[in-house]
Amino acid sequence: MKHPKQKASQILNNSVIEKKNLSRRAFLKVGSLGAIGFALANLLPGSLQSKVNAEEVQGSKTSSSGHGHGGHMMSTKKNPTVMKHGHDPMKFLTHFDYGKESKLPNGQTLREYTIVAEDKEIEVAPGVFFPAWTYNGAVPGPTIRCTEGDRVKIRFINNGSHAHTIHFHGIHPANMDGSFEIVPPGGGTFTYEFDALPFGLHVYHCHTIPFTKHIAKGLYGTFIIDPKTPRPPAKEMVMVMNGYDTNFDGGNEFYTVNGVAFYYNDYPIKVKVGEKLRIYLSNMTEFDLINSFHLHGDMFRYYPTGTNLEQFELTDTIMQAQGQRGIIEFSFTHPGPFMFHAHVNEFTELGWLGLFEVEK
Ligand SMILES: [Cu+2]
Repeated sequence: MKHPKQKASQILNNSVIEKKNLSRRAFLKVGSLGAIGFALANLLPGSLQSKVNAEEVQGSKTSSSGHGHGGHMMSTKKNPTVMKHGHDPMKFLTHFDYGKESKLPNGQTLREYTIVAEDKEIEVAPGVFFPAWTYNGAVPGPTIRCTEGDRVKIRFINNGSHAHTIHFHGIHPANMDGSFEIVPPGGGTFTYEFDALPFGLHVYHCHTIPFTKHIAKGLYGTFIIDPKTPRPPAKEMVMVMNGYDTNFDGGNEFYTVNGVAFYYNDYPIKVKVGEKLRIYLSNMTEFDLINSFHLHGDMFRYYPTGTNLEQFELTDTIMQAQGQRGIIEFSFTHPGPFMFHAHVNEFTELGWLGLFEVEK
């Protein structure tokens, strides 16, 4: 956010004070910030939410349906929806792309992936659209997964309107770094090929100038390299923290995990007491120096970058700069609804908020 104190907290305070008589016009006047006003509508009781119509959001193209949004704290929705651009955050949460697997003559496992860059209008909150640049049609891009020592081959096709690359974090030759081999728009291709090292949690993203724009537009994803001896079984999830500058002022109006504001608050993630959980968490938020993750009701083990299997911090809150990532492991002691969210509270209010629904 550019001027956080002026923006969210002022709006929220005013909203609370005035909510009894809040008209849609008044809300937007108080907000005067378009998309932010809409994001904050998520924090208001249902009766007020209906008064904030997505059609009046400024700075974002909106749908004509302008349907209301789920409640604050506790969800009222049951069946997870797919966003209008085809992105399904619930499916994305537990989907890992292992590529097309085969064996090389030397016995090494080869995994082949295809990533296509394209310009696409994406739905970042119900009824709010953002003109993104995407890998495989969604933000974040696909979660690429392999095992340490595998040969990975990623065929990149640039069907976008600008030059792009894919820069993978981790170990690889200079000519596979995605920094200097610019792939032209309109169907340009490049194949990245290297041995997957080291095991841990990595990210990938476009590395074309201006970096700020190419990241803010949505060109990033998660790259998991499993250790040769796999981590213990668990319900595994991937979470990418990001933001969207929907009014193009160089600051974010929405914050999310996995691309859609408040999604896992509207559609809580169902888990069980004692079930082993593992989250591959990374931060690709542009414009803000840090993002964070806070879990309610329990503590987790945090393995920074996931490159060491023994050393961890036992905590309930961590922070990450852009490009930082780490593996979170825990299980719930108690049943019930437990929030997880940014501990940068403004980010929470603008969409980075989810719920675990813990059953006995
Ligand atoms: Cu790019």
